Amino acid sequence: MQTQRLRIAIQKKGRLSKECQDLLKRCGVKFNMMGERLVVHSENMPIDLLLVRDDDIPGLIMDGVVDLGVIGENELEEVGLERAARNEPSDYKKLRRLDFGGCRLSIAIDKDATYNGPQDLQGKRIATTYPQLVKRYMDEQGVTFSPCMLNGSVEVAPRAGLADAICDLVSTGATLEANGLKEAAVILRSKAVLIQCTADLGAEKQALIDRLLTRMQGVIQAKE
Ligand code: PRT
Ligand code: ZN
Repeated sequence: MQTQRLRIAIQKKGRLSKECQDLLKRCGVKFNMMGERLVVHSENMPIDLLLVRDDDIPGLIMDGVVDLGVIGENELEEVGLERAARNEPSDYKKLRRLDFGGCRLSIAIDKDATYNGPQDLQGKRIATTYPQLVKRYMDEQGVTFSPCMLNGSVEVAPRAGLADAICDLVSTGATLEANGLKEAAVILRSKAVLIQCTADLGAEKQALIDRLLTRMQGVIQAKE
C-alpha cells in the first residue's frame, strides 16, 4: 500500500488539531479542511493528511501505515510501551519536538493529604488513562500500586471512591483544584512531536520530508 504521496496523520478534532493545521499551512502546505473526510489531499504538494483520533496515530506510524504523524509524547510513549509488551512493532523516529501541546503527566492526591515522596503511594489504587507510564514510574521508584483504568473522568475517581489517587495530564492545574486534588509528582513532561515510521520511504519522499523539516525549523524559530 505504498503511495507516491506523503501521508501525514494528524488529530481530527482536539487540543492538537488547530495548531497542527496552522503549522502545516505555515510550512506552505495548502489544503482545505471540509466536511467529515478521513483523507484530505494537499492542493500544492504530494501530501495527504489523514484525520484521526490521536490514540490511533502511534500505531499507524509503528505499523508503517502512514509516513509522518503529529502526536503528544504522553500518548506516543504509552502506546509504545503497550505495544512492546504485546510484542508488536513499537519503533518510530522522532523528527522534532513542536512548540505546542505542552502538559505534564502527574500523580495527584487529595489536597489535604501529606506527601513526602513516592513511598507514600505504596499499595494505593491509582486511576489513570496511562497505566503503562504509571507502572514504569512506580517500578523505577520501587513502589507497588493497584491500577484503575479509566478513559475519562479520571479526576473524579477519588471522590467517587474508585481510587486513592490519580495520574492524569495537567496544564493549568484548574481541573485538579476543582476536584479537591493537588499535584504530588510529575512523571512525564510532554509536548507534541513530529514522528516518522522507520521504513525506508524512498529518495523522493525523504527529500520532501527534509524540505518540510527545514521549513518547520524556520516557522518555529520565527515564533520564538
Ligand atoms: O478525540 P481524540 O482521542 O483525538 O482526543 P483526546 O480527547 O484523546 O485528546 P485531547 O484533544 O484532549 O488531547 C490531545 C493531547 O493534547 C494530549 O494527548 C496531550 O498531549 C495534549 N494536552 C495538552 C492535553 C492537555 N494539555 C490537557 N490539559 N490533553 C488533555 N488535557 C486535559 C487533562 O486530561 C485534564 O482533563 O485537560 C485537563 C487538565 O487541564 P488543566 O488546565 O485544568 O490543568
Ligand atoms: Zn484520544
